[in-house]
Formats: sequence, structure tokens, C-alpha cells
Amino acid sequence: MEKLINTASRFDCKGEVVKVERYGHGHINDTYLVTTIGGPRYLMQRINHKVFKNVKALMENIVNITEYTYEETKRNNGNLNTVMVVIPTKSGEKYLEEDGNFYRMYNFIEGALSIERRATPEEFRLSAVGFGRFQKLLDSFPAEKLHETIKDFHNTVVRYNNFIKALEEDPLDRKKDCAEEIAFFKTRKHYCGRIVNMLASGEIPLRVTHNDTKLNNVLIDLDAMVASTVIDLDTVMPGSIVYDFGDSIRSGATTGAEDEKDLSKVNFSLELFEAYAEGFISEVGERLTETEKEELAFGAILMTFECGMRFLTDHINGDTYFRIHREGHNLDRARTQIKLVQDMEKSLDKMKAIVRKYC
Ligand code: ADP
Ligand code: GN1
Ligand code: MG
Repeated sequence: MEKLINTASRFDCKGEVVKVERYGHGHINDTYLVTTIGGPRYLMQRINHKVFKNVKALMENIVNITEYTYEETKRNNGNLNTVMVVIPTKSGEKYLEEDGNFYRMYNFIEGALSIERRATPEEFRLSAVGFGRFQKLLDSFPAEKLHETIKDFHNTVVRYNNFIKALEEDPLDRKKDCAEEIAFFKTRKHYCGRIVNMLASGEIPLRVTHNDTKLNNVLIDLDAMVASTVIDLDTVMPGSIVYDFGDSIRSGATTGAEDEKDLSKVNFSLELFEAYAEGFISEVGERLTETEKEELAFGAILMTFECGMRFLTDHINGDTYFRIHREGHNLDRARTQIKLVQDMEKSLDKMKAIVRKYC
């Protein structure tokens, strides 16, 4: 803790840093809440530089996006307290390199929280409004300013090839214990190319998107019942809005936690799906092309399939990507995603009808 207080003190915070503690439930970065005397609270992150190999490019993106968001919010007389700002180091750098690690600091957004439980339909609708607004904001963001922070992030064909490669290498001899799960993904290989091909042919437009729209990446003000801030901007890159819609459904339209071991508790919720579709389409519906509208429901299946396959790949590889808290954690996560894909496959027609209703 003493060491982390020293690290945090190297940023240009107001007040004296007195406490640094682990915070949040992200799978990628190490996140810390920083308390000061005489100043506000801050949020410090040790950037996962195994995942984000080019930290300089990553931080250029984040600085550009947060500055743009700040200016747009100011121009629209919005609440600037809800905007994330990068706090520079005392020597004016946008991030700190220390002992081979990379740290950054943001203002801590007060009065709003990540929902880490099952959301109510109204909360989930609000999260959709938040991500929808963010998508609109990004629509006018100059794409040429962005670096690709993780190559082929939602290229499901590449993800599938990585999965096969992991199976071939099988470094910890884990493959033998997940034959059913492996077969599940293999029999659905045809899902992988669908959106990738539509992007390549221009049938679906490439837009600047968030790419990690899971429920806990939008802060909700539960007193005012409004979406406050979209966070976790590491993967803002060119992508498809179908992915952004789909990943929110994957993470939020479910009755169980992402790592629930009792799969009887994990069901896809059409009620939550409808709440999200309503909120999201109310914000971005007018901008969507007919093909995008048509693919939103499939996007939910695809993102759940992809995430499940990524969890299983990481399990086979020895848990080198997603943070785990117990043995078999990534396999448990893969299993909930499989359960959700199975449920969604049965509901696809109903999902499509709901999307049409709000478009
Ligand atoms: P990861 O990439 O590991 O998911 P996130 O950037 O999502 O990391 O941060 C982890 C958690 O920290 C979030 O889910 C959220 O609860 C909290 N958080 C992140 N940034 C802020 C912020 N600026 N203000 C308040 N809470 C934040
Ligand atoms: C990771 O960073 P976090 O926890 O918000 C991952 C997402 C996955 C998600 C699964 C950069 O999101 O792609 O969908 O875990 N982020 C990255 O929970 O890989
Ligand atoms: Mg996150």
C-alpha cells in the first residue's frame, strides 16, 4: 500500500494521497480507488500491458476520446462531473511508467456505480440509453485519430483460429476435460464469418464503437435513475454497432452471473432483451441501416458465442488473459455463455420481432 501511495502521489492530484485500495470487478486492468485529504477521490489503473501491448498508442486514444467527450459535453451544457478526464503526472505525462509497469489516473466519477448484479429491466434500459448516447457521440469522432489497440478484437474468424491453435497446443492437457464445450463451438463455426464478411463487403458500415459494452462498463446513477458515464475506453476502435448491442445483451440479458456454476440459474431473459432494445434503439435507431437492424439479434448470439469461445481458449491456454479467482474459472465462464447461446438460438425469432417493434 505504501508503494501504491507513492505511485499515486506522482500524479497531479489535488490534496494528499492517503489511501489506495483495490476497486471494481474488471477482468483486465488492476484498478485502485485513491483517497486524498483535502482533495477529491481518484481512480488509478495499472494498465494490463500484456493485453494492450502499445501503451503509448492506447493512451493517445484515451486522451483524444476523453478530451472530445469533455468538449462535446461542455458544448451541450451537460454535466461535466460525469465526464472522465485523464489526470497527468506531476511532470505532465499522460501515464506513468514505473518498474516496467504502466499506470494512469482518472477523476473518480461520484454518485454512480457499475451494476455487478442482475439489473432490473429499467436499469438495463438506462444502460442502453448510456451506450446509445455514447455511440452517437462516437459517430462524429474522427476515426483516423484512433489506433487499433487490440488487432482483430471482434474478428470472430481469427478468434476461432486462435481457439483451434490452443486446442492443438493444449499446454496443460485440459482439452480432455472439456470435449462437450469444444464440440459446441466447433459445430457453430459458421457463425464466425457472418458479420466479418458483411463489414468487408460494405453491407454493414464500419463505425467507431466501444467494443466492450458489458453492463459494468457504464456507470448508473441509481438515485436520479440516469446513465451517468460510459467507462473502460481501452477498446474504442472501428467496429460494428452490432457488436456493441450484442455484447450488452450477452452480459446483461441474463438471470445469472457470468461465472455462475449452477447453470439452472443462467437463462437468457427476453424481458431484459426488450428493455435494452427499447433504450438502445430510442437513441440510435434512426442512424441504423436496415441490415444493421436485421443483424442486431444475431449480434447477441455472436458476441456470446465469441466471448464463450475466448473464455474456453483461455482456460485451455492456462488462464493467461482474463483474471481468474478460482480454478476452472474460465471454464465456468465459458459454460454460462454456452447456456446463453443455446437459449438465444431458441428465441431468435422473438428477438428479431422485438427489434422490429422498436425500429
Ligand atoms: P477493466 O478494463 O479491468 O474492466 P475498467 O476500466 O472497466 O477496468 O474499471 C474497472 C471498474 O472500476 C469499473 O467496472 C468501474 O466499476 C470502476 N471505474 C472505472 N473507471 C471509473 C471512474 N472513472 N470512476 C468511477 N469508477 C470507475
Ligand atoms: C473483458 O475489461 P472488462 O472486464 O470490462 C474483455 C471483454 C470481455 C469481458 C468478459 C479488453 O472486459 O472483451 O467481453 O472481459 N475486455 C478485453 O467479461 O478483452
Ligand atoms: Mg471493464
